[in-house]
Amino acid sequence: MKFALSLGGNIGNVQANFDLVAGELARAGVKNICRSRIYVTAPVGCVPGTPDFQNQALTGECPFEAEKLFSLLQSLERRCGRPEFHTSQEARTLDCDLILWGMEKIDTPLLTVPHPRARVRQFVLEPLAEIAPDMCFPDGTSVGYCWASLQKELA
Ligand code: PH2
Ligand code: MG
Ligand code: MG
Repeated sequence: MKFALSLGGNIGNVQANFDLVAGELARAGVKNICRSRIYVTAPVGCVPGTPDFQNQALTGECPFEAEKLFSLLQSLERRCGRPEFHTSQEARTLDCDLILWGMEKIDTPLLTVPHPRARVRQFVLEPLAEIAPDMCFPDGTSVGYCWASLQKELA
């Protein structure tokens, strides 16, 4: 299945952590890994004084199911020093969010895909539109279209 991730971080060696994710996904059998450039982005919804983020989109073809990808991503967050229990406002060494899993909807206690806030977040859509403008949300709207719409809203 083709999938899209949004990677983020704002403490420590974020770039090295992004490289670790790409390397470990390849080692696990993910094919055709494609990565956007790294975007430096202002924190959204974080406490005042939170450092800027680095964000990158990554796409690939996954040979195993979404739950296994999710648990691999969680283990990589732990390995990069992110505590198991955290809030969405805290600074982090690595955050790996599964944004799209083909055009499927996943709604389990662990996993909600597409990521519920993906379409309103510039730091998710802009990097993903760079590498995968034709990937689509389950309702058929493309990433490129969503990014163009968000840009109009932000203007
Ligand atoms: N992630 C968040 C909250 N705010 N802001 C930016 N710029 N980049 C992020 O990755 C980010 C955020 C929750 O995961
Ligand atoms: Mg996140
Ligand atoms: Mg996350």
